[in-house]
Amino acid sequence: MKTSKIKKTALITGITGQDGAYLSELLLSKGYMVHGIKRRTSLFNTNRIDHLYQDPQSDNCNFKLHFGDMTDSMNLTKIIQETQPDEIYNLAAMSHVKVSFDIPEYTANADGIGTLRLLEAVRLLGMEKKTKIYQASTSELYGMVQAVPQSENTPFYPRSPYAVAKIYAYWITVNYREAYGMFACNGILFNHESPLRGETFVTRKITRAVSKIALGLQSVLYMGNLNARRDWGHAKDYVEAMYLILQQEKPSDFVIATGITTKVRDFVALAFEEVGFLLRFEGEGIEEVGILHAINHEVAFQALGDLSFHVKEGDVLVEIDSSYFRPTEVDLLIGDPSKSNSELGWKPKYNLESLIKEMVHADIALFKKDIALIKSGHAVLLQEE
Ligand code: NDP
Ligand code: GDR
Repeated sequence: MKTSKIKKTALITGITGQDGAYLSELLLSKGYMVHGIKRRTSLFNTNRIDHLYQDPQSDNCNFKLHFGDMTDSMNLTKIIQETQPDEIYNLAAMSHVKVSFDIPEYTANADGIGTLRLLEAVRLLGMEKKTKIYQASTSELYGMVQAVPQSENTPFYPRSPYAVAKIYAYWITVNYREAYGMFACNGILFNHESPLRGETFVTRKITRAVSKIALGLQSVLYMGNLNARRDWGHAKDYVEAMYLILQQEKPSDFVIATGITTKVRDFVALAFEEVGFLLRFEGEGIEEVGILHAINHEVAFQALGDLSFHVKEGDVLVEIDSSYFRPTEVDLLIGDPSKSNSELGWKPKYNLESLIKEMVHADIALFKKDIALIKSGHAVLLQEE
């Protein structure tokens, strides 16, 4: 007898973000019906997921977007009731740590209370036994170093309004699991990046700047704290873990990390190396600069083609701008992924080198297109933040 598989339905908040895009691709490839919540904006904000668009009138449509906002409980309740999801992935957040110092109240509302709104909507709709919930928790919860590597048992000490909002979301997720028996889980994800990463996060800011400097579109990269250390992985690997967390027999919380930490300054140097530029850092504190020490012409030619180089040895390519420092910093993150390795069977496929390679080459391709548009008078050169 033929058994027909019942299609699962997922609802993704934050579907227009980096992780939302990769997770949508993953769930669609597994045959899910995917619903996503996007904010109303004055210009389109769906460029990361435009390739997934399907005609909503079509009978086979398995990807639908709904207008919504984490600050509006009525709207969230209505969408959950209409879509009847088996799984909710709560990825929506004001996710920039530095910006959270400028808009702390909004961050608490969207990132902290927003999670409560989702959990409570599921409960009030009587869907607490049907709907599993994934909460996008973060290594920022660890904040001030208590112990390393950081595991599911390491105490939290948040260091930003973002992390404080996310700690509320973490504990309210645990509380709804314990109080109402909901399948609600935290993925405590360490930093993960990709060519789809927002332009103001440090890795993407670096790979964009490296590409622009190499192509003669920018002269200097202005940086904040070069000494912070992060455990960087690839978003494509990390969305696999989100999915696996909701497929377990019992709900639980998991650290997702590579277990390797790298200084921001080393990420900068590795990204420049990808285009054949070898840097030397000199000076101290905010006087420190990154100087072009040598060019590996063969690598540079491979990366950039026959475009003439706009830099020479001795040029200052990196400078410090103290406005990028944070009032309180998280100095060291290094995750212990033992639990996710053994219980989820999760292992990342990318390493730092392959991540940087993919990001730098994607940005070079992007800016080569821009150069063509600028030359033909169809675009102007915008200065980076
Ligand atoms: P992004 O910043 O790329 O995406 C955030 C998403 O949330 C966007 O779709 C954004 O919409 C949406 N959003 C923001 N505010 C609201 C709101 N009030 N209502 C509805 N939607 C909103 O983040 P990532 O994809 O990198 O991260 C996904 C989640 O994982 C976030 O919660 C983040 O805090 C968390 N996280 C991320 C890590 C990382 O390294 N990337 C590590 C650990 C946790 P719009 O496109 O309109 O701005
Ligand atoms: P983070 O990521 O704060 O870890 O939060 P980000 O890339 O913004 O910063 C990483 C580290 O780099 C230092 N830094 C700079 N950062 C930025 N953005 N711009 C700079 O010019 C710069 N110079 C140095 C920072 O001080 C910091 O130490 C990210 C977000 O995705 C969160 O949503 C997520 O929860 C965590 O990762 C895990």
